Amino acid sequence: MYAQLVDTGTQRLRSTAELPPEERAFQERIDAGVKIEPKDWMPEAYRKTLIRQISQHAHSEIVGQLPEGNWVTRAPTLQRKAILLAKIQDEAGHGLYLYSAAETLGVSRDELLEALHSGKAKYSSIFNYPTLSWADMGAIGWLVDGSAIINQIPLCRCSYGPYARAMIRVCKEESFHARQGYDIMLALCRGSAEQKQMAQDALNRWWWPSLMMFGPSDADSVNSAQSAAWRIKLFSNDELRQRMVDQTVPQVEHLGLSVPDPELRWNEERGHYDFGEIDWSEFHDVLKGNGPCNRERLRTRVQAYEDGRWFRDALVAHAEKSAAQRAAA
Ligand code: FAQ
Repeated sequence: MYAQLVDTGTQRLRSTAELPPEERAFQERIDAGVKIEPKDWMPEAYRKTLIRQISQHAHSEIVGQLPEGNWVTRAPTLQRKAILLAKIQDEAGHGLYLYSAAETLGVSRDELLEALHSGKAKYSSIFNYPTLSWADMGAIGWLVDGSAIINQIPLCRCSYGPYARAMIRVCKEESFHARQGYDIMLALCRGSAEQKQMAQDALNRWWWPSLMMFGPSDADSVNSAQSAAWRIKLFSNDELRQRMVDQTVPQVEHLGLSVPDPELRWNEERGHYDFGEIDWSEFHDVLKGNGPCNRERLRTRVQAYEDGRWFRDALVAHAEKSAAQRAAA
């Protein structure tokens, strides 16, 4: 088994035998499938890698509420509205579990939010696309939450205990989200020709960005070697992306829709679908802050944080007053 050189933060690996004793013992625990807990000794780079990934994940859940939030007031029925609200509320909960998991690594919530609000921290590229029609609520639940599940089921078995445990509940909730999304698509595809066209249009716009969610191709994934050695990543970006395509194409067929990829075809020999090249320039543009909605998303989050300041201040004042009263009693 190989572990990453602590000072690189990227791909340079050395064999377990070359590691100093503390790191070797750490790697052996990981290799034996032992979960690492917050008070256990860990290499600094392991801690930083986890803070990076878990906080990006938390930010994604929080920013990820915005595209769907856009449709709460325009949901077509009371039932659809209640379901959408419940889903968006779940995403807020996921953000909270994940911020809490990150905090166990010695970083504060304020530091994490400051990194998001100043544009330093990343969140998933997918949430920088606009939601133009009701069918986008279907496409997001089905494709975006669907991709999130494929990525997150392995995280339930990752090496860091608090992250792995948080993921169990998150995945259960994501599975409800994916089903509600597919149910919206199904209703539209069984409706009028216009409704079916709306579903196809949403699929056309969300298909490629959903494939991008899994991150750069393995050859360009700078963090993968290290994260795999530490069992933070159990499958590569490309393996999970392939899983998403294989799982989703039959669902597209069941809807009577078509995947917007002329190169998509079943490869008998590989036992997988072949698919076209992702437009990585679009992915990198979105990561640089130039996606269709990057600026709007960040502005909305910062505004929400500022608007909530009085409430946070009131909570602190109340807690201090209660503590003073308890001390005086
Ligand atoms: N967007 O070396 P890798 C959801 C960055 S939750 C933006 O392969 P890594 C639920 C990456 O950070 C969706 N940036 O990186 C929901 C790195 O930059 P850095 C979020 C991306 O970490 C549904 C650089 O590229 N899920 O959808 C993206 O080993 C509906 C090189 O990449 C998670 O966060 C991207 N798509 O692998 C909520 C899951 N991809 O940090 C609301 C946990 C890559 O070095 C509504 N995260 N980058 O500056 C992971 O599994 C991993 O972090 C990956 C990336 C697989 C995303």
